[in-house]
Amino acid sequence: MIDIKEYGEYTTSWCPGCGNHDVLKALKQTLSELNLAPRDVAHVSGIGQAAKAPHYISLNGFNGLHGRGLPSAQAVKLANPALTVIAESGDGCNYGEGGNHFLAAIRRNVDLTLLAHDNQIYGLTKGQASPTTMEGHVTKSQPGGVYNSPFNPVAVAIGMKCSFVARAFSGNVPHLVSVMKQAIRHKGFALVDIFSPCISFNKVNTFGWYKQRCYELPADYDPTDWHGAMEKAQEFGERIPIGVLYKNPRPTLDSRYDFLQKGPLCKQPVDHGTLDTIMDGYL
Ligand SMILES: Cc1ncc(C[n+]2csc(CCOP(=O)(O)OP(=O)(O)O)c2C)c(N)n1
Ligand code: SF4
Repeated sequence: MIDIKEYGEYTTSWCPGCGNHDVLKALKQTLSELNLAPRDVAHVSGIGQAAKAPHYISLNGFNGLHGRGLPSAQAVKLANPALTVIAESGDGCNYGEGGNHFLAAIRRNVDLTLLAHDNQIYGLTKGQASPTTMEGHVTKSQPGGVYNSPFNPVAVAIGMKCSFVARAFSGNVPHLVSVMKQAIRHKGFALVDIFSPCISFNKVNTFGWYKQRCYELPADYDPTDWHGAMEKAQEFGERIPIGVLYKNPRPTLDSRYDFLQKGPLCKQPVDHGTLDTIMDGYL
């Protein structure tokens, strides 16, 4: 087991009490228990409060544009499959600005884990509604309340037969660690939607709100039953299930590309002649 200190300790710019602190703590514990050395992990994000996570941990880090963490994460994994790749960003980044990339990532099934901090609000830009904000929620930019129906990331992912779909809560770190471990060990695209309260701009979905509602899926729950998983994914109100909702072992993208069977792209020689011809085509 790797000492947790190896992942560093940094001062963050997150508000004290923000759910993101517990997600970071859980990630360090998960990596340590999985015995993953910092040099073997790539940590990729977009833009936002949650997306600052790579700044606060010693791993190979990369910040993409807002909503573009997933394309970068997939490229990293395809170029160097030896790396464990973790994409981490907020609900706005993944389901709003990056919505199409989220759908494409599910379809492609590159072997990586997405940790989506779901605080049901845009935290960094001070509290506008995000795709997961509940209908009727009043914000400064939606003074009449949100009219749109909220996006349900886990139902969409299960509907698309995503390889691995889970939900977790930052207020239950031992459970979050167990879910993160399963997601990272899973071969294929793994979504972990994590309720991570924004204490400054979401006064509706507070820590107490999630704590009162979230319950762990029972031990006899069958995550391979698609219909059962779809039913569980709809449960969002007085009670919200957390845990691994759905698992569907599908071939990963890298296993289907012939040229990747010759070894990692980052180790394959560059044919400069062909590269020049391609580049000339753009000039
Ligand atoms: C294309 C684009 N649109 C909008 C922005 C402005 N912007 C930066 S962060 C952000 C919201 C982030 O919210 P979320 O992804 O939910 O993360 P949180 O801050 O809540 O963790 C927005 C709208 C941007 N940088 N780029
Ligand atoms: S504004 Fe919200 S999301 Fe951002 S650090 Fe503070 S509590 Fe967390």
